[in-house]
Amino acid sequence: MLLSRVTLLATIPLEFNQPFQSKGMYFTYWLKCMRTTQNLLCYSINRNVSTSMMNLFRHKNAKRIEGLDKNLWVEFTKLAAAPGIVNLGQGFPDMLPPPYITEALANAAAGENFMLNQYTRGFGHPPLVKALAELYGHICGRSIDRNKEILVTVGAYGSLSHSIQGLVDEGDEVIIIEPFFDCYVPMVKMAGGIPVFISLKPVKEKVEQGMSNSGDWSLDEEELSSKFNSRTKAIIINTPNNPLGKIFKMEELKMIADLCIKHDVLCISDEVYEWLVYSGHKHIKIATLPRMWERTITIGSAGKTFSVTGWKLGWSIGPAHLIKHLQTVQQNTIYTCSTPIQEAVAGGIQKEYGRLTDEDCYFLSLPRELEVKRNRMAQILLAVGMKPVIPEGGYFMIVDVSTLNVDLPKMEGNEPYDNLFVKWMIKNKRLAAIPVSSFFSDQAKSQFEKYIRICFIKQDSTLNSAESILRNWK
Ligand code: IK2
Repeated sequence: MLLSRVTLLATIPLEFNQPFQSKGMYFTYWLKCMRTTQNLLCYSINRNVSTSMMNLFRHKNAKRIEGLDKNLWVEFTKLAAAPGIVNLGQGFPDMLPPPYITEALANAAAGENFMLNQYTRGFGHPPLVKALAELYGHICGRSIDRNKEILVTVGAYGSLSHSIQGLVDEGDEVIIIEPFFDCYVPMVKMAGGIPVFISLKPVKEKVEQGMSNSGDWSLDEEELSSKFNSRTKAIIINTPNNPLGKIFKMEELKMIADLCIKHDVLCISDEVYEWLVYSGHKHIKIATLPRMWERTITIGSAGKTFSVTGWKLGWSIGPAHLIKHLQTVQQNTIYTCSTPIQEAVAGGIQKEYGRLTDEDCYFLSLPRELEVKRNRMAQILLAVGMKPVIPEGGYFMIVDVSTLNVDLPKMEGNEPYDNLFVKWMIKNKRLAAIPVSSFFSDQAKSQFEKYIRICFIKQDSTLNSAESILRNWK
């Protein structure tokens, strides 16, 4: 509106009351009058357009979010939510969590202790940090200071974001291993950092034969070493990996650790699927390797641990000199997390810690149950001619769909094939998955666009529906 008014005033002739001294002056006056009339007419039409243009100008986004407006989950979750779609897309169980944990939440919220519905300690509810310190102290074989070495956050997302905001500076390089959980890149960019990518590469022959597993994907040592330099601030690792399901082996973690130590680089280790490990594999925390505790932040998620992704609770564990920077970010952003949810998760951690080696321990029973689903899913996919990569951990499986030869017209904006394929599959087959190229950098995307990701933490009835769609593909 302001712009319209300024334009209008600027075009009103100043000499309105002055006598004309020549024909030329009269002509100039006539022209200006015409322009004014035109402006008056256009004024009301342009008013709305100008208003929104002005707002665009005044409310322009901050530079730090430039180009980050597209989001995989926003786009594909919406598509998968249409009625009648069998959803193997976003990573959440469609099964109930362990009953004791939901009961604990109900008790916390409806119980006598009014403080369980009020703000709690900002860096983590005391019973929860106590339980986490005990569990992870036991796993890491060290004493963990519950107040200084743990921060409870809004999901693992919160821990990732606080780690990056608290530690990565303008111009710092952050090494990201591809495929990566998609939020790492925008988070690094928002902090002013520069993502530096290195791909896990599959053993070609095995992938071609269609009998590969996530362990066949590895890092080239020389290439990894070439990514470290004096500007490198951190490396982000994710084990078990989303979407691949790879569990990093001891020698791979040692290779990463040696480079971190040599170049004095931090390690942000995203371990949200730490308990989802299948037969013959072992999850190792890089923080437990010699000289790594002091430079590592280990991230976990209650959502993934207890099958309650909607609770959005996570944690960062690491040395006090690093955690204190994440605490600074937290106290100045969200301040604290939900109290009753923390109370319930504290009870859950305590319970499972007390029975870590029992058959009934949820940390053992869930992967046992999921391994059956993983194997079933792999069999179905193989039977219909797709090539799954069998995951060692986590609850996703990537699948090469190129053998299906679905011919899709190229669309505007050069969308990768897997994006088009998933959209086509949702629309025509009523089955949702996630395109894998979204977990790769722009440079590497095209090499991996024949894969889609399938989530198999689903009840048998959902897997039955998926099976029926796949078996009747033609
Ligand atoms: N880190 C990884 C590796 C994750 O997979 C997730 C959750 N992803 O789930 C969505 C999907 O891939 O379908 C997170 C971090 C975030 O965990 P939280 O939900 O605790 O914030």
